[in-house]
Amino acid sequence: MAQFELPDLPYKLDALEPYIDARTMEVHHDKHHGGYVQNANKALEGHPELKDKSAEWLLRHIDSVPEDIRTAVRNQVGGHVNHSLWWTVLGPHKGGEPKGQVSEAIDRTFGSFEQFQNSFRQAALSIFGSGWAWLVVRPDHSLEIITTPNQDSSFMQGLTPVLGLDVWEHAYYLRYENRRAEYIDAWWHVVNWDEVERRYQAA
Ligand code: MN3
Repeated sequence: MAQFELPDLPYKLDALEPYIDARTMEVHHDKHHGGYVQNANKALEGHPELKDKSAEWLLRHIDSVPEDIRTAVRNQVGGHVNHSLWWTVLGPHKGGEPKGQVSEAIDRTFGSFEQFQNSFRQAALSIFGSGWAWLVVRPDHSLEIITTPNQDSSFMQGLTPVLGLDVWEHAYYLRYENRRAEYIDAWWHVVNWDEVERRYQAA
């Protein structure tokens, strides 16, 4: 059995319409995420000693991954982990405001949900080229907004992601073309705060 597998989408391809279109979801999930999974498996093939390691473990211990596959793990396993989170923090009939403990932590850290949204939006807009904006949990359980380039995972910095926004053009270009800000504003309508809360409590 392959070490990593492409997870099924937890909803239909058109479930996030009109905010994220079905064709983008299809190409993004099947081709892009599928490609990361395939390439991750290929990279790990020659390293049976890492066979029982999870994707998260490999990223958290990226410095101890053999040099010949370190870049592939960073990019491909990173892409797999990032997208595995991505599908779950989205959902149909979601959006609105966060709830529970993560909501309290957001208010405490950023002042209000609105201030958090503004900071997160700015972070996502500031990314040059491809990358991600993240809401992460530090080891002391405080929250922070960070960005990473390419498919770098926050796990490589010891930070646990609870919400991520994919700003690679493949995530939005079919519908939004170059209008990243419009995509970001639409994206809030499909954020699954129940999953963000679950991840926050598990972090
Ligand atoms: Mn993507």
